Amino acid sequence: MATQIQINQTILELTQGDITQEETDAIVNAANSSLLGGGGVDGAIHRAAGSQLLAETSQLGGCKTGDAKLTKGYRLKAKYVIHGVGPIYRAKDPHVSKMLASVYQRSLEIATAHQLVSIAFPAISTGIYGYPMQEAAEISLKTVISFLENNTQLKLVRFVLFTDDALRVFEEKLSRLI
Ligand code: AR6
Repeated sequence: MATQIQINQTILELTQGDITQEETDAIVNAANSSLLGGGGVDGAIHRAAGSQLLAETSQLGGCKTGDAKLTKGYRLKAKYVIHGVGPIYRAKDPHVSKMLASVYQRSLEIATAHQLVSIAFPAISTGIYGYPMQEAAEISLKTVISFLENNTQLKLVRFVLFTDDALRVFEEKLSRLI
């Protein structure tokens, strides 16, 4: 069961699943700064999109931590992939939370600049990059909510959490933030 809330004209939804199956205009990848692929959701997205995705990302000159870049989706159902580079977690370093917020902000700005109406996010940095799910959920949700309070073009922002546990953490955080 998905959780939904409405913020201005936009539905913010939390669901459990595999983001490579999403039919939103764009899915966001939890990439690294080389943009040349990797494990986790990055590996799954590259496998599902096919080798043309790597051909495009390898032309982009990488991407800074906290920033994002858009490519086509190739064999994915989503038309575009927004490759966001989250921070590697370090406890008690305020820079990492700024960088995590920035990836969500930049991804939403890029989606808006390309007139997209729907976008799906994974829980960036919470796998191989080690960000605790509780902390990441709070930063991610706060950033998306504050963006949607000021921008109305997007119709749907969906978090696709890989596990039931991750979904529960996001649901609990969201209920405290609204
Ligand atoms: N759909 C949705 N979420 C997923 C999927 C999926 N198919 N697969 C994993 N997750 P991670 P990071 C969740 O490690 O921490 C790569 O090597 C996973 O459970 O994919 O940002 C990159 O190239 C976790 O909650 O990304 C980078 O080097 C979340 O996605 C590095 O990993 C993010 O886990 C990035 O690490």
